[in-house]
Amino acid sequence: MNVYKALTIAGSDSGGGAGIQADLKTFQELEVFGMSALTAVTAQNTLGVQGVYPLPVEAVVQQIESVSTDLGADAVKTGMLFSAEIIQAVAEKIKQFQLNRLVVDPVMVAKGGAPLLQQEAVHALKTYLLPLATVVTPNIPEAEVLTNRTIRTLDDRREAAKRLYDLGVQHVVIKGGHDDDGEEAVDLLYDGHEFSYFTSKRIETMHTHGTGCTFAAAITAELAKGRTVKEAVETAKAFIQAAIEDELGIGHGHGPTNHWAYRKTFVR
Ligand code: PXL
Repeated sequence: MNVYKALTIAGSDSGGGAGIQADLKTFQELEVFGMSALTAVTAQNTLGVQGVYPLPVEAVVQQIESVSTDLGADAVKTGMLFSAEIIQAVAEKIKQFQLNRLVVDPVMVAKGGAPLLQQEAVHALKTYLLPLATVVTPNIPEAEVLTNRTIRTLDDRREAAKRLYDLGVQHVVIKGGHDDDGEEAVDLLYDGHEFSYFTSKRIETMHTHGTGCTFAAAITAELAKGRTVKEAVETAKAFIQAAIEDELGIGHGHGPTNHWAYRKTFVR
């Protein structure tokens, strides 16, 4: 049996909707064996973030070493990295173990505004991690921080994608979920040559906690199987659309998406 493996380097969301929980559930649904290196523990539910506890850098490094020296990974995803020290150490290990097919989700703040990345770590992210990335998946506010530009129009977004590409990323996906005029959510992919657009119907819901993690995890899983970036983004878009549409409705605030919804679309 050919087993595809993916490693997520990210924070824990006790509420189960985002972070490594979202990543591992998504890997599993897409039939990829999931492994994790925790960077931080958050105490969190659908109402907000009650606590953030970063792990020592050595603990993060050791987890990556343990996985890489035995199991190996066909693709790697990074999520919440929290500090410049963790980012630098993670980048070192990715180089040392020649971990390919790296998806960087530049997580910065939780839905309620709690910081998941220290401000001074943005520079480290751009300098050390983005040049190693196969794909980076910012939403519009994250793309604005990374490029230091305001993004209003689709032209602004294309320009931001070019600037991110110039930092050394191979493929840039700027997600359209935060651009809330129009009936459609349009994600843009730039590969240094051309732009592709992935469009879906916008859904009115407050249950979108962990959408970014889930989308990037689905891309990672598909890359682990050897799919092209374009194919991976297409599957990830269908995966997250199903997960938002088929609402679980749990918790009293911004609820998680439904990680098993995509699988159900294939039930005969
Ligand atoms: O969705 C971004 C994100 C990533 N990682 C962790 C999170 C969140 C959002 O809340 O909690 C651990």
